[in-house]
Amino acid sequence: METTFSMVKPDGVAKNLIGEVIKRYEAAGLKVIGLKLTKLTREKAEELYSIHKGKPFYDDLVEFILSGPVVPMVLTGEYAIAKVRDVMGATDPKQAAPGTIRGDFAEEIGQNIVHGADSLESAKREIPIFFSGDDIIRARLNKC
Ligand code: DAT
Ligand code: MG
Repeated sequence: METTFSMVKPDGVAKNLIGEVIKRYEAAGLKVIGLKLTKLTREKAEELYSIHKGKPFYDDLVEFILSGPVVPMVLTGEYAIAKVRDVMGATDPKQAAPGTIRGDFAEEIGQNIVHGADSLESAKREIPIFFSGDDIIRARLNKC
């Protein structure tokens, strides 16, 4: 069993895709154990994307994630990290296969509907940015 992090980005929320994203994760056998609708602070946005600091797209990425509400979530299941990445599709929607969230609903790389942790290390770093006060999630993460 793995625990991972995903988030519907502002474009996904604006396009009424919150339910669609969750439906696809659940259909893939994943269980939602943490979920909320929230708006990031600049501080948290910069923390989430700290690994991209200095890249040419970093400023746009931070502005975009601050442009509206987001839906962060914690998911568990077998191979949860890889499953989330598979359900999301490739980073660039132009490369994303049909049947993936990004392949079906996104048009450009800067607005690609969902975020998903790329490793257990990333999940462990990203989840507390959003769910630090949740004891159940914290206990689950400590077991990973
Ligand atoms: P992913 O979201 O698939 O994990 P990533 O971690 O490499 O991809 O990048 C984080 C986000 O940054 C990505 O979802 C969209 C944006 N991004 C990545 N590469 C980009 C690029 N070349 N131009 C514009 N935005 C980019
Ligand atoms: Mg990433």
